[in-house]
Amino acid sequence: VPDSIARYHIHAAAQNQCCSAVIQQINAPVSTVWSVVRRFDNPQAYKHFVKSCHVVDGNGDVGTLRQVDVISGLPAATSTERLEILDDERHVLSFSVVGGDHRLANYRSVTTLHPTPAGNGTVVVESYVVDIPPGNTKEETLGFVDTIVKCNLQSLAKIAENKFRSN
Ligand code: A8S
Repeated sequence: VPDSIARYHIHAAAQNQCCSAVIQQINAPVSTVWSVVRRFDNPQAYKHFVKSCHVVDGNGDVGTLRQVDVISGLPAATSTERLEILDDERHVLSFSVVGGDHRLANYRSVTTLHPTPAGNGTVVVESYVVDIPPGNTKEETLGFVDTIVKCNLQSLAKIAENKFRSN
């Protein structure tokens, strides 16, 4: 396992938690993808489940808190999220869910970008750990969260590819 994957994506999950990872290939360079991902204040740029987002504390550095309002139709309304890692050299962003009105207690994710060996591409790895909500199984929880993360990363791919093409 490469160092950067082991370091950021191997999570210790407790008995009542589960973890998984989603990988997305993007036909745009790391610099383009990172310019979208690094904006902790603007997740709605690519996360379609986010209706709006307001920074409630901090200036974009580690510790910044944002409040996200989620679109209707989900078992959630708001989420309060804390920036845990923002590494512009290694292209790593991590946030944790610290509050809100939803079922994903103790959610934490890490997103890392990796240049493809050939060409101008990026491989995105996004892993997460989360509590299994009471009344749900591990499989249900993984299914729900994987779906959201996959949607987010597919949308990220589209946006970064368009951005790269139009530059
Ligand atoms: C992210 C990832 C996830 C976001 C989840 C999994 C969430 O924003 C949505 C629905 C929920 O039930 C939980 O990177 C929560 O944003 C879309 C409100 C946290």
